[in-house]
Amino acid sequence: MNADHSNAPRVVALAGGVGGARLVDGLDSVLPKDALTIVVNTGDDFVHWGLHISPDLDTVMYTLAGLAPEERGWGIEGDTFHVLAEAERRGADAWFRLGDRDLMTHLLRSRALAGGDSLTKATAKLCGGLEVMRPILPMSDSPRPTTIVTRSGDEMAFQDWLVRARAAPEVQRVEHGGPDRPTGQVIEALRSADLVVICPSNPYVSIGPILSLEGIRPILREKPTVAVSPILAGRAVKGPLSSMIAQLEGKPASAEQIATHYQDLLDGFVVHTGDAFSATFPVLESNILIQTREDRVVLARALLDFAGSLR
Ligand code: FO1
Repeated sequence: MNADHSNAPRVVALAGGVGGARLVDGLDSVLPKDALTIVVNTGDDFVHWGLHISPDLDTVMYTLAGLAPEERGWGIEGDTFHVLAEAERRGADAWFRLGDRDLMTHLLRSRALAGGDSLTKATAKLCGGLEVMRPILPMSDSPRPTTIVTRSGDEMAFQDWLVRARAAPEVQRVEHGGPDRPTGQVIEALRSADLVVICPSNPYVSIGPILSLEGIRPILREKPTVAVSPILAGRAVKGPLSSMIAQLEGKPASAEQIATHYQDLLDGFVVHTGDAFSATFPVLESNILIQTREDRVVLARALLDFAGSLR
């Protein structure tokens, strides 16, 4: 797909997992070389089987490599699970479904980190190995683990809550551990961006960790920033978001609630057709259900045209 935005803006997309990766896929299809950088949440990262797992970095990378399953979104399409079956046989943790091809990503990343590479460097090497040309930047090179504090006061590691407990325990609050230091590359990318896109990822546990880092919000306030709603007609397109909104905000899930959460960062907001509301910034109605490649390209184009109209 050639770029049809000759005077394309330099875009920095903030993304988490599957929802964010889908819009990134659309932006990748329509933006010329050097016009798209992706900053990815690492709050979901954890150590499993002794390996450093970065689910959101992998989901974005696999999506841009054309390896991600179109519906499920994470892991590698058609992957096998022989090692996982062996883990089950031996009573080793099998709750987090790592495929055999996916495993190589975790082995290579863990080896690079053990060899002294930063997560940014390790990610660049993995992208090179999969011929992914777009810069995929971890939000930080330091651990910034997301902790879910449940209503009963338990503190749960994110994947334990999301995958092992199937996001059942009610959320009292979301905490971000570790230093709040973004990488220099992330700050540099944001500073030289013409447009920042907040992808349709969970604002609390996918975009929130990025915004929690030192200096990020002040830059977004001075840059044209457009978000795409992860909520459609009061329901999350993917994952536990609608119940999180009810638990964390005590309000029903809505696109408007998402915009309120982002407060003064937004210069524009893209919602699903029918979900528009009056706001202090322009709201564009579009189809935000973007399972197919074509839908992603259409949304990416609509978003870029919308952002162009804001300048
Ligand atoms: N999500 C699940 O619900 N179950 C899994 O077993 C699972 C395994 C998995 C393996 C690799 C990977 O990159 C992602 C994986 N995910 C799984 C998705 C992941 O937990 C979420 O996509 C992100 O953490 C939230 O965006």
